[in-house]
Amino acid sequence: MPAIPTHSEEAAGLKGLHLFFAAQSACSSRVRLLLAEKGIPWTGHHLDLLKKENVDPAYFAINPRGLVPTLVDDGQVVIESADIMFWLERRFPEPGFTPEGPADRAAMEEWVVRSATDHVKAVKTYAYIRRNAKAAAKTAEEVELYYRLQKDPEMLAFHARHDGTGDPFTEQDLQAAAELIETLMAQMEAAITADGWLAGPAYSLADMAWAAAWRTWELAGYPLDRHPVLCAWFARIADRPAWREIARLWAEPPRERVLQFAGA
Ligand SMILES: N[C@@H](CCC(=O)N[C@@H](CS)C(=O)NCC(=O)O)C(=O)O
Repeated sequence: MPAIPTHSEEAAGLKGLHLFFAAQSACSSRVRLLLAEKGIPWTGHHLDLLKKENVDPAYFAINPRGLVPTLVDDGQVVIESADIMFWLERRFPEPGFTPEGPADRAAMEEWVVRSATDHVKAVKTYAYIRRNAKAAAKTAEEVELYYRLQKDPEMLAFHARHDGTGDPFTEQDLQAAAELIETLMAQMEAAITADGWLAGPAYSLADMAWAAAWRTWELAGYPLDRHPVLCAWFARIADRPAWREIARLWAEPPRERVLQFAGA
């Protein structure tokens, strides 16, 4: 997916690699994990989603859906976590996290794309119902600003479910999200190779893409211990130095807005 045109002078003027992210966002974390694994130096622009720092005209000028993450690479804007991962893998091929063979490569691409496209249905819905609903509630002013800025139908429909402007989430929504999570987990278990990775014999973008979703489910209280194969898979990722940095910021979101991340 190519970079999107931007009307943001702020973004167009940025030099080097910049990531607009939230420390506790699964989509941001999969990109941060890849940056950490590649040892690429980058500048982070932290947005506190609970404080609605993303609901801001300046940020919507950079990302038209107001979502994190957004990558800005020498003034080129890339949105959607899957597209950002593919962009970084092409731009900085070493070390590479793309499987060798065409079948494993195709599987990897499908897992990465699904991590971003199933996100709203499986990760976000479950987390909002179980954990975020109160914390993420908007004031009347924030709701008004959000509906002025947001044009994306999927986001409008999603946020109306928890901000009081639409029908609230129901037990059936929670059930549907849990069923999708179970289906995904069954597919992940079936895909995991003897070497313990999702798309072939080596750790790849596919594993990074789903590790962050796993952490979100864990924090939202999803019963994960019914899936020992996946628990072991995640434990291997959590043991990597790159993940420790993700976990550190997730536990203690930064107070500063702009942060420098050194390469390895
Ligand atoms: N498909 C998008 C989803 C991005 C997304 O939903 N990000 C969440 C955090 S994980 C967010 O920005 N939430 C704020 C909101 O919905 O306003 C991607 O993969 O980048």
